[in-house]
Amino acid sequence: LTVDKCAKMLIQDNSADASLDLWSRHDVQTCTSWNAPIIWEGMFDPDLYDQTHKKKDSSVALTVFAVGRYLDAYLDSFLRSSERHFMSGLPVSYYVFTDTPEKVPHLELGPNRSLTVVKVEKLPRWQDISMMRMKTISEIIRKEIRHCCTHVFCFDVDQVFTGRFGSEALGDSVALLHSHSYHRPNNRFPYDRNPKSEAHMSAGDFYYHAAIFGGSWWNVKALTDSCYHSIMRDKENKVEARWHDESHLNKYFWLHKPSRVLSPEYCWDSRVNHGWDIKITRLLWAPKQYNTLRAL
Ligand code: 2GW
Ligand code: MN
Repeated sequence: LTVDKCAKMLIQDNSADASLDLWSRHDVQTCTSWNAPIIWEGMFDPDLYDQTHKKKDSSVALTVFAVGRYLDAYLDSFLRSSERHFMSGLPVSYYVFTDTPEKVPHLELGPNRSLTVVKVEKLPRWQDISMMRMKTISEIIRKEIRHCCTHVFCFDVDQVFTGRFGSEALGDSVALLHSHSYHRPNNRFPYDRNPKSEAHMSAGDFYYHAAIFGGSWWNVKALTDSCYHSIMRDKENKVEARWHDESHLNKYFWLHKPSRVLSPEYCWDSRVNHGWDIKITRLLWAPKQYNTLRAL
């Protein structure tokens, strides 16, 4: 029933959504209880989405942080693979944040694609490197992105595109299902459970992965402002949420439901062996060398 309702609601958001076939996948959930589509392979016509977004003049900013050793370890393969697979055919503006701008690789970019390097401080704690992205993203949206792009996607750098990551992923407010949690029962999601934290949750819809979130620049600005303020309130109260910015992101999407949800195809961990519903991997987690990268 909710799938029927979902199909009716969809026509309002984006005309290509009217063609989303929510019945084409019986093995997975294709629609949330608040009628947002969950995007899986086989549900959509890629060309129709591309045409629709070209007509609407959609343009996408991608933000990514490569601070300290993460630059050498991940940035080159992230950007090279993104040139092959991310939003092909649409204008894309990359924003790379790093403490070592001189080390950003020089890549030949496709037409209508540009890259801006922004210098940031290397904060001493990795938890802060991760959390303070919220503030930096909000600032770059206010200063630049809102003048050039309709949409923003924010990415972790420790991943590689391996398949189409296209305009079907664009929406007003976009969240990603975590590849480790999407088969778990709700009460086993790793939400922050400390009532002293702003990120505290006792119930939720899904567990979302902070490695990718996006939406219209307006909505991503609201999201990053809100998460940043919650993070700062936690600091005042001397608490830190269980999974840092990811916990605050989950709280935000619980209170402000995303209009579109990406299946774990959009950020898959190949070490997970229960992915019988994964027909394509669009982005893969890069192998982590925790002992060398986190030994700071
Ligand atoms: C992070 C952890 C330990 C040591 C270093 C860093 C680090 C992160 C760094 O030295 N330099 C840097 O640029 N970063 C950026 O922060 C980079 O873009 C990276 O992808 C991002 C998040 O850190 P990451 O990828 O090591 O964390 P994950 O993969 O465990 O991420 C999840 O949980 C995080 C919070 O703990 C974030 O919410 C992240 O978005 C989640 O995917
Ligand atoms: Mn990561």
